[in-house]
Amino acid sequence: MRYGHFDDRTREYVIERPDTPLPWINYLGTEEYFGLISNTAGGYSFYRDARLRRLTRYRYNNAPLDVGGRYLYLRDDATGDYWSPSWQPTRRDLDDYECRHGLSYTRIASARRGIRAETLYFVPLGETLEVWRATVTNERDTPAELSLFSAVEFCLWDAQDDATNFQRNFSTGQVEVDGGVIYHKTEYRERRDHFAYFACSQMPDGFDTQREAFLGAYRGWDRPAAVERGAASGSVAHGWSPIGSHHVRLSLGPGESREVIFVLGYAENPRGDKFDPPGSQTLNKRHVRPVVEHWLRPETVAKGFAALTAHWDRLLGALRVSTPDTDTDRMVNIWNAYQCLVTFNLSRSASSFESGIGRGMGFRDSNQDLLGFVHILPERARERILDIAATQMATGGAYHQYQPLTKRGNNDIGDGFNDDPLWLVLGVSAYLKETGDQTILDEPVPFDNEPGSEVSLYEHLRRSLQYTLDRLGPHGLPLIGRADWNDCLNLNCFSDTSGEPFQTTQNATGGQAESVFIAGQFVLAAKELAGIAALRGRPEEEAEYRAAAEKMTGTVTEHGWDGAWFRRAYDFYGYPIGSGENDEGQIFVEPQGMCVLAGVGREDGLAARALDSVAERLATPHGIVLQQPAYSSYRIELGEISTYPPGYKENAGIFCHTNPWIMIAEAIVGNGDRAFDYYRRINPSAREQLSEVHRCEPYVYAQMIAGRDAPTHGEAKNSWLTGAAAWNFVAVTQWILGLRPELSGLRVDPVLPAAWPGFTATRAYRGATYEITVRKPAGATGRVTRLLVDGERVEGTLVPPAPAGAVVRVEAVVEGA
Ligand code: BGC
Ligand code: IFM
Repeated sequence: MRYGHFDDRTREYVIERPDTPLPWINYLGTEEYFGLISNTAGGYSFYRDARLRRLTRYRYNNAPLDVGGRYLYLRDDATGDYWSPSWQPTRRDLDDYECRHGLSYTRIASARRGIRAETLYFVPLGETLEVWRATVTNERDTPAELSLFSAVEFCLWDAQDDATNFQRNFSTGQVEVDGGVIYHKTEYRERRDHFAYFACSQMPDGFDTQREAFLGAYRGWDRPAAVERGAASGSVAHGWSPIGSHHVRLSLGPGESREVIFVLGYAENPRGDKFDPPGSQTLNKRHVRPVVEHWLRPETVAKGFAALTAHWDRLLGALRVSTPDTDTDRMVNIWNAYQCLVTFNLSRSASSFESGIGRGMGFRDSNQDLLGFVHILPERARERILDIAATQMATGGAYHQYQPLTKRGNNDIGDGFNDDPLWLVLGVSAYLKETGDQTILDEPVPFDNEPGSEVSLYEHLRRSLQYTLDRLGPHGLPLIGRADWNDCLNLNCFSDTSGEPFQTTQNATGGQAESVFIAGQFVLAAKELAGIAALRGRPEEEAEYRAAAEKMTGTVTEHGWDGAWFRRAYDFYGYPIGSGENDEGQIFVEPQGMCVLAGVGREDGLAARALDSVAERLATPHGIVLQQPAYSSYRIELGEISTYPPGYKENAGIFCHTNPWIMIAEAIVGNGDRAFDYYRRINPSAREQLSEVHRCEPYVYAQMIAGRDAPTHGEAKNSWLTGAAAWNFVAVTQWILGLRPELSGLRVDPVLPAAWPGFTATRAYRGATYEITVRKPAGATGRVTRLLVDGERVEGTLVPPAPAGAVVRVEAVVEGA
C-alpha cells in the first residue's frame, strides 16, 4: 500500500494523505539554518547546531506523534469553524490534502469547505531564515471572512537545557513585539548576541507571545482558545513559554486568492556594533529590519525559491543516469543524492530518530558520508577531511566523535573503536580519485587540534595504518578495541576480583578480542595507500603497504576463514565469533562484504563461496540481515549486540549500510543479477508499495529494517541520517553501473543485470563532462569488452581524465556471453 507517489519531473514525493504511518519528514536549509519538517508541518528549526541554537521547541516521543511545528490555523469567521491546513495539530477533516516534499522545500496544500490553502516552506540560499508562503484561495461563490493564525513555540536555545531546567527557564523567557514583528530575545540580556524574529507580510490584527494566553489553560495545540474565539489576546511573554503567533484577517471575494508571507529567522549582532554597547538591554534590530522587509516581498520569495531550484539543478547535474529501472533512476538522480547531501550537512544530529541533542560528528560516519557527496561538492569534502583529520591523535587513533561547533574531539566518548582511523584513508582516497587534487596530501594537519603538532595529511594516513599494525592480537588479526563498525559487538569483557566477567564501556584497547572485519578493512586501506604512495613517487612506501596488505590477507585466509564464510572475530577468550562452532551468531555479513571488497579470497574462490553463504543464510526479501542465528539471550561476553531482541538493530536486523557491501562484492565477482536484486530489496522507492510494512519514508534509506526474527520483519526505523545513503549510492553508481573514479581516471566497468540492454549517463569528472553510453545484448552477462572514447578505441576500461571544460563521449560495449 502507498500513501503517495513520486513526481520525478518536479523531483518531489507527493504524500496524498496526512496520516502516514510515521511522520514523513524533509529538511529545509542547505548551509547554516536548518529545519526538519514533516508532512503535517511538524518539526523544528535551528541555526548550525541542533542542540545549542535551537529556534523552535519540539517534544520528542509525543502522543500523538509529531505535535509542534510551523503551524497555521484558518478560521471561517462567519461560522467559527477552524482547522489546520496542514491537518495537524487540529486534525479536522480536510476535503483535499497534498504534501510535496521537494529538494530543501516542502509544500502543503489542502482545502476545507471551499477554502484552499497552500503553504511553501523553504530557507533561501545565503540566509539564516525560513520563509512560509501561504496562499489562501476562496473557491466558494460567496465572499469569505477568514482569520489566519500563525504559531511557533520558541525554544530557549539550548535544547537540552530547555527540556530539563524548568526552575530557571520558566522565568527567563522574553519577547518584544515591534511593528508586527515578534522578537524572541531570551538570553539576550546576558549575551546580547543572538535572537529570533517572526514576521508577517500583512500588518497583524493581533498577536500572542505567551503560550498559555494563546492556547488557554489546559488546552493543546489542537484547540487554541485564541483561534476558537477568533481573536488574539496581545499577550507579551514574561517567563514561561514564549511563542510567536500572528492573527491576520482576510476578506476574500469569490475566487480571490491572497498571499501571506511569514518569515522566521535567526540573527546575531554584528561584532562590535556601535548600536549595541556593552550592557545594553535594548534589542538591536537595525540590521535585521531590512532583511525582514526584503523577504516579506512576494517577488523576493519567488526569486529566492527559483534560486534554490537552480542550486539543486547544479548539484544534481553532477551525475544523471537513465537505466531501464525507474526506481534506480529516481534514487540515483534525485533522492539518494539528496540524502547524501543531507547526511553531509546534518551528520547524525537531528531527525525523527536523533534528538539533535545527543551526538557529535562521527569520525567513522563522516568519512563514509564523504563517499556519497564528494562528486557533488569536492571543496566541502576537502574541508571536511581536514577537520576530521585534525582530531586524529598522534598514535593514529581517533576520537569516535567530534563536536561540530568546536571541531574538537569529544572526550566523553573517547576512542577505542579500532576501525575508526582506517576510514580516514578510505575517505581521502575517495577524494583523490574524484578530484585528482594531490595538494591535500601535503596540507599540514595537527594531531588532536594541538597547534604546533602539524604533519602532512599523508602522514596522518600512514599513522592510521600504523595504528592497526601496532594493535594486533594473538592470531595476528587487528584488535577490535571497544568495537569496530558494529558498535554493539563489544567483545572485551573483563573479570572482576570475584572472577565474574563484566562488560566495560571504557576504552578496551587492552583487550585481546580481534576483528576479521578490521582485517578486511585494513587490506583495503593498505592497498589504497599503496596506490597513493605510488602517485607520490614513493615506491618503498608503496611496497611496504602492498606487503602489509598481502600479509594481512594471509592472516585472514588462515585464521579468518570458517570453511564457507569469513569469521567475524575472536572474543576476549580467543573463541571464534561468526563461526559454525557457535550456536548463535554463526555468520555475520560485515566480513563477507569487507573482505571481498578488499580483494581477499578473489583468486582462491573463497569470495564466491562466502557470497553464496550470504545468499543462503542471510538474505531475506527485505534485505540481508546482519547475522544468523540471532542471539536469543543476553551474553555478557558479546556486549550490546545481544541486548537487542532478535531481529532488531545489530542483533540480526537488516542494516541498509552493510547491504551495499554485498552488492559491491557481488559486482566484483561479476554477478550483476544478484547485486541488482539485493539493491532493489532495500531501495526505498522499490519498497514504496509496501509502505504499510516499511512505514518509514519511501524516498530515503533507513538505517535498519527489522530482520526475519522480528515480528515486524520489513519495518524500517531510523530514516535519513545513516551511512546507508552514501554506501548505496556508491554500490549502484560505481559498481553496478560501474562509473568508478580511480586515481588515474574514470573507470567504466558496469556489472549489470542480464536483462538490461545497457544504460546512459552524464557524469561530471574533474571539470569535464562525460556522456556515457553502455550497450549490451539483453540477456547477456559479462563485462565491458570494447571502449570508445570520442570514437577512438581505448584498451581496457579506464577513461583518462580530459581537460576541464571538455565534453567527452564514451561508448562501452559488453559483447556478452
Ligand atoms: C546505535 C546507536 C548506539 C551505538 C552504540 C548503534 O548501532 O545506532 O544508537 O549508540 O550503536 O551503542
Ligand atoms: O557503524 C555504526 C554507525 O557508525 C552508527 N550506527 C550503527 C552502525 C553499526 O553499529
